Amino acid sequence: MGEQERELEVAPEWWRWAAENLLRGVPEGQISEQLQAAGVSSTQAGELLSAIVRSPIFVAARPFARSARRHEMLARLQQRMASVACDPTGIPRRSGVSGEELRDVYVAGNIPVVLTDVVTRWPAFGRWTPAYLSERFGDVVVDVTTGRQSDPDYDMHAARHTESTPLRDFVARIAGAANEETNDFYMVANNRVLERTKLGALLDDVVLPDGYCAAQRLLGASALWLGPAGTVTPLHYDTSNILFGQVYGRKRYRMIAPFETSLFDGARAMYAGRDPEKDPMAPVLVKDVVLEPGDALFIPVGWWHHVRALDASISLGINSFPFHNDFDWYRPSNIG
Ligand SMILES: O=C(O)CCC(=O)C(=O)O
Repeated sequence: MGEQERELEVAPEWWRWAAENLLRGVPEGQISEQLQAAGVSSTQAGELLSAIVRSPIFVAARPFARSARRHEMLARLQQRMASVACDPTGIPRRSGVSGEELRDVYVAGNIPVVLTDVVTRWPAFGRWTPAYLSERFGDVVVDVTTGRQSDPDYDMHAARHTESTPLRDFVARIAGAANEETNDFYMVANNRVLERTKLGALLDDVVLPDGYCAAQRLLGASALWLGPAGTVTPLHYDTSNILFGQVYGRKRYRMIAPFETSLFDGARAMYAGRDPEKDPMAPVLVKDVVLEPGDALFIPVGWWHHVRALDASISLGINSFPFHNDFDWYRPSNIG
């Protein structure tokens, strides 16, 4: 117990409680009333509050608390305004979005959108199927994640679950699971099969509208996702914007805006500690969208997303844009 606390004979938890409420911006009079209701005399309450506000630690903490309160207020305003939309849980579907509009409206505005006429123009659309990949690249040895169901943190521990297999065998495994849903095996982005193997040639089948991509630089900035129905990528966000092309099968996306800052509570790395398929997320607003084959979803940086494959699926995630697209500082671990 500090000297002042001993002199004032007020329990340390009241000091902490009063300091916390002062930092939250609760008026001193209100705090004093509550202290008195708890049996602290009016003189003691007054002395306690003035000792706290004079303390150098409190003086140092106050501007940080004010700044945090301003940001909380702004986040609350954004939540309130988002809920005013006619369809607050939907994501607009658009066609004919130019590179300029993508950048000015959706990237700069940090707004998700489903583009319905981007993937449909790729030579990949209608061509890429699990059978096609197996026929063309069956001998290629690829890295895939397996044994995912035995580990609650399978995605965070992707490296531990990685094994090499000829693509033909992996596709046969997907075909063998045609009548079930499984999350046990999945070729995920960080297996980097496009850079590491001949599968990079698949990018010849991807042609983006002008202004969408940095000089068509796709290799090294694209990720192939291939798996059966039932794969689940847990709720997380990325530190770059992503254009997610759904080439084959359907995927269900649940998306949550970055201003839902409560998701940082309990987050590990970029994974939220919550599961929108199990937890009641309200009042957090969840956008829920099914990507059909041929849809592309623009996932703005910082948006939380949870992804379930509704069918056997092939997707291509692209994070090459004609502007800076690496926001590695935007990580929960950097808050401290
Ligand atoms: O398709 C998936 O399973 C996950 C995609 C994803 O989370 C991403 O591209 O960031």
